[in-house]
Amino acid sequence: MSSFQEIFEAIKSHQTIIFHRHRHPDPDAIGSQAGFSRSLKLAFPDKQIYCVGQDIGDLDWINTMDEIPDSAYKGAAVITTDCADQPRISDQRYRLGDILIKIDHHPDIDPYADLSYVDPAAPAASEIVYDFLRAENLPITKEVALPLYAGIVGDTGRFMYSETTAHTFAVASHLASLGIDINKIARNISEVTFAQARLQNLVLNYLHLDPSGAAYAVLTTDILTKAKVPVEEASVTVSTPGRIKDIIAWNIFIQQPDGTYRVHYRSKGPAIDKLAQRHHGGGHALASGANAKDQAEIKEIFAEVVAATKEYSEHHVD
Ligand SMILES: [Mn+2]
Repeated sequence: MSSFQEIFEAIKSHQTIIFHRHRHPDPDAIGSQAGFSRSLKLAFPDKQIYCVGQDIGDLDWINTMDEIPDSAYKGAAVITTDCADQPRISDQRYRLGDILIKIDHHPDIDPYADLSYVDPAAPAASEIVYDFLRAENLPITKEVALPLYAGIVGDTGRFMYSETTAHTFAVASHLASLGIDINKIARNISEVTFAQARLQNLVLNYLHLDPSGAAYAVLTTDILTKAKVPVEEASVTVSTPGRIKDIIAWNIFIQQPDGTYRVHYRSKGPAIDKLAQRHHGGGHALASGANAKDQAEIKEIFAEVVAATKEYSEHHVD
């Protein structure tokens, strides 16, 4: 792993810096990219600094993307934030630069970069970016604070998930002191459309609970069409089963226009990232994603989650 200092040397020695993040962005993807780039713009007004990526959806209150030609990559340092593996990087031109740098908090299953700083214990890439900016004495203004705070609130589930530490609160406290509207940010992150709220309730009708504490729901194209929720917004249902006391680990399968399924894995205990890797996916120990081609693979995936949940329950009595 590279040090912050090595990465900062690479940043300083390049005139153009281009930030990439993952597809289907969440607040941490956009926030880590935006917070880092805004701070560098303040520190280095003469450098060309861009944020790229497609399909920002309704996250444009955090940042907007730059459209740049391929020629902009000539001699550039390219930095990916929050991107564990290459297929997930949005805008596949990330290889066109002079050097590739990875800043991430997912397990390092695909060490694709020339320089990388990866800390799977960090709750958000945005927290790592904050630590980087502090360590290298880079500016942290209100404009830098907003995206980083949004990223941390998003990835910690509003400071609920297990990777949240006292340090996370210290970071959040500093960011909150810079004049950002923390209520509005929390609202922006947790608000859903009426149709999405209906779907969050509806998903409970399709939830199958195994005696082990594992659960799953399949949201077919038919269900989504009836609920009037676009497929790319259906992931709003993913955290819903977590509120239920008896559920320890769960899958949400969302059917895609091509008939295959995007698979979400969530867990309160048993690690599920290795299970996701068996199905062309990956992620964090307690939150991962994968793909299933058909009903047979759905069955297989859920059987694996049931086995992991049973195994976990046998060793953890609380
Ligand atoms: Mn993240």
